Amino acid sequence: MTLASLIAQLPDDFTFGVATSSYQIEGSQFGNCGQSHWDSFAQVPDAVFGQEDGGVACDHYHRWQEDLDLISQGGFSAYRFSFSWPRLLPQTNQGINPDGISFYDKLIDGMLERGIAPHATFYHWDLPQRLADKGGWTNRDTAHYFADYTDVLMRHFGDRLTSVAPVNEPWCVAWLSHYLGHHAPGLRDIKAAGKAMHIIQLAHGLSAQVAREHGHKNIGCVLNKEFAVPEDDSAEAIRLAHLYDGIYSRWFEESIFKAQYPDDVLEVIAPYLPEGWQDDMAVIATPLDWVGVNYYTRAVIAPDKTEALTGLKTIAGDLPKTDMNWEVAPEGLSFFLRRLAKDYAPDLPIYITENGMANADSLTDSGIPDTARISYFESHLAEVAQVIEDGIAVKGYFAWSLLDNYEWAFGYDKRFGLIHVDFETQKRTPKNSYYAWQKALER
Ligand code: IFM
Repeated sequence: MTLASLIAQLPDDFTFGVATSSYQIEGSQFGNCGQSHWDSFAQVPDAVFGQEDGGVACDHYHRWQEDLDLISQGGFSAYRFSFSWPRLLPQTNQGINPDGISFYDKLIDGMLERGIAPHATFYHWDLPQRLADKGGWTNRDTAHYFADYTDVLMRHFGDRLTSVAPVNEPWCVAWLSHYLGHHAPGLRDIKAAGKAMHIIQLAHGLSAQVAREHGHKNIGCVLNKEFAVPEDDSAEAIRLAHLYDGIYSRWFEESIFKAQYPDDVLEVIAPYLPEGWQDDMAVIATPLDWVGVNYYTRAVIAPDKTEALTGLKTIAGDLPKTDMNWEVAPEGLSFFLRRLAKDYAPDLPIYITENGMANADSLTDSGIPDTARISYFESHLAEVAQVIEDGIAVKGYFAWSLLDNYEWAFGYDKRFGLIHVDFETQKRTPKNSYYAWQKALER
């Protein structure tokens, strides 16, 4: 099925948008932005491809009008973006940077002028270095500073935001960054990871409470998911795939929607959680208005005796892969949508807040033929259409990403955009996938 025929099946009020994040596109050296822990992490030898950082990124700080025009000309009616904490509070927790306020004022007003609904994330991984120096997400104070930062955001921008979400992908903030060591701060330390797994959830809850105190009525969370499948049908592989799913997904949805952590994961990481964690569970489970799912791929899980903590590893699967070497497994998306609706958030609307693929795109005489990306969107939207037909309240879909951008530890080497960016000249060139969306959204 084509994008157009899939879109035609979806309800008229279904939201189509695109997503980005501050550090990946804005350019952290512009506008008196403070240093983030990604600026520092990028300097660590071998941490990031080519030691590239987000100093310039897509220069969105200066080119935001062109970028908003591209969103609107593509036919999208919603834009999921994030605020940069170090841009707004560069030196201290109280010292607001007027350039940061002015940038987001213009950006949000620019969306509204173009009929684009602003969907904001408060934290998409650019932690101020000044807080990282004090332990970052292993320090409970960071959760409280995050609540104070939320207050700044809500006071200045809250009434213009269609939806808000405190944290993008808490698994990445905690496990990927403190146990697997792939993202800033690059730790491989279960003691740090145990703290971060809880403190990021506390930060989410405290921030959601502040947004609610300001009267916001559309507060959600954005959880990333990987569809864990056992390497074979042995009981051990099945148990380990379930544990992987527990650490990656259930940890976050069970705490947010049921005020508890899953027993199988607690068995592994309870000794490393901060003391008194039980007292925070009611805050973590602050009621929400929607839930967001970021979905890209599956993980094939096998036993690994050398991994002392979890006893598992991910192995290569046999499905077609994207340029990230991620398998294309659209059935995982509907698995999570169904499970959320059945077990965790039966009364809440669900949004796919990110979905897309990296492709080794290049400019040709006849444009940028990213056919694989179009097929990827089609296969995942087909899953969405099916679950909606089965009665599940999926209300919107945001493609990742508007632009090729800074793909974290992969630097600028991986291209997720609907729009190609030449990082030498900053020229934007829409890919065929952009035109496919544009045509399909003319309805
Ligand atoms: O680029 C990231 C984004 O920042 C968070 N979700 C996954 C994307 C692709 O890796």
